[in-house]
Amino acid sequence: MPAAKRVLSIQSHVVHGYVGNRCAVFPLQLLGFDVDFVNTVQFSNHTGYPSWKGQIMDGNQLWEIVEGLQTNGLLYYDYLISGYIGSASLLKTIASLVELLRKQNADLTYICDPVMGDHERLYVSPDLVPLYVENIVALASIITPNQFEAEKLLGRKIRTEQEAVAACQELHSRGPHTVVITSFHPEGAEDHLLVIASTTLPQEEGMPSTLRMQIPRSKAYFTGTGDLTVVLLLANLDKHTGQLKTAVERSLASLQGILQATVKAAGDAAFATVRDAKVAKQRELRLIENQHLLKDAPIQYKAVAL
Ligand code: ATP
Ligand code: PLP
Ligand code: PXL
Repeated sequence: MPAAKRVLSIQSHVVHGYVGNRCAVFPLQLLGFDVDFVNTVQFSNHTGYPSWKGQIMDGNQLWEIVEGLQTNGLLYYDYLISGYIGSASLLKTIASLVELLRKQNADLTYICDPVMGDHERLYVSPDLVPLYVENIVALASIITPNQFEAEKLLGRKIRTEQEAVAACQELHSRGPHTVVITSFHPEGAEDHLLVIASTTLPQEEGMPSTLRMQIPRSKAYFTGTGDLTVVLLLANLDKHTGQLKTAVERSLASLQGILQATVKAAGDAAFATVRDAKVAKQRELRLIENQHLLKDAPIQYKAVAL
């Protein structure tokens, strides 16, 4: 057996439920990665519940951990993932960490999910936005913004599919070789969403470098889907080098399979507009029961070259 690839995942931890590292560690381990993880928060549950309790890590605390790893020569990673980051001090520390990790492994792939908000709403502190724009994007190998986050990174609205493709090109010019806009809502489209993906890496003959995938929009509510999308992309891009199309199709097949199984298990709670704790718990992603879908799920939606 070849040695497993090593991932460092810097994300939230919740004791109950599935967001952040709880959506990342188990799927990546199941898919054969050796995962080290730092918990940027430890909360009782995710913030979609009516209340939560717990602790938040700051940049100095992260650096202390990094120094401990460094002293013991443990800073060799193939992949770094960053997801929801609660403070500017932590995000600055991650920028320094990327530089340190690249000294150990110049080929480190940094997958950055620039979590800032969704649907016109910023849910992080506004001082994170210029840090992502000016420092982090340039360091990232792969970036996975949603539409709102891509707009924040570029400082302009993205209205059409053509503008989304242009946005990917502009993001490439700032650093990342691969850009996936994980949910794009073209104006007027109520019943579906698009995933737009683009890479500057060489592709196998006949395989597109830019593509779109159309996915029916469920009326159900989920949490953690963005986080799960990122790790599925990591695993599939790693496995299907030179085949962005295959990697995106297989990632979305697993994700949609998990979402459909979650809706089935959650029943009416999947669609409820009340946000009490009982409903939030019912809607948690059913990752454990459906783990076979993380490895391999039937492809329901195909990507189309752009
Ligand atoms: P992030 O904030 O982490 O960058 P994001 O906002 O794009 O990510 P989501 O909006 O949760 O995250 O979307 C990620 C993926 O989850 C989408 O590509 C889609 O496949 C799936 N998804 C999320 N919500 C729905 C839904 N209501 N119906 C169908 N698919 C969904
Ligand atoms: N709301 C808050 C407060 C969050 O922190 C997040 C993610 O970080 C979300 C919503 C959405 O998470 P996702 O897009 O992964 O479902
Ligand atoms: O990305 C989802 C997420 C991450 N971390 C925490 C959260 C959520 C979503 O609610 O509450 C702490």
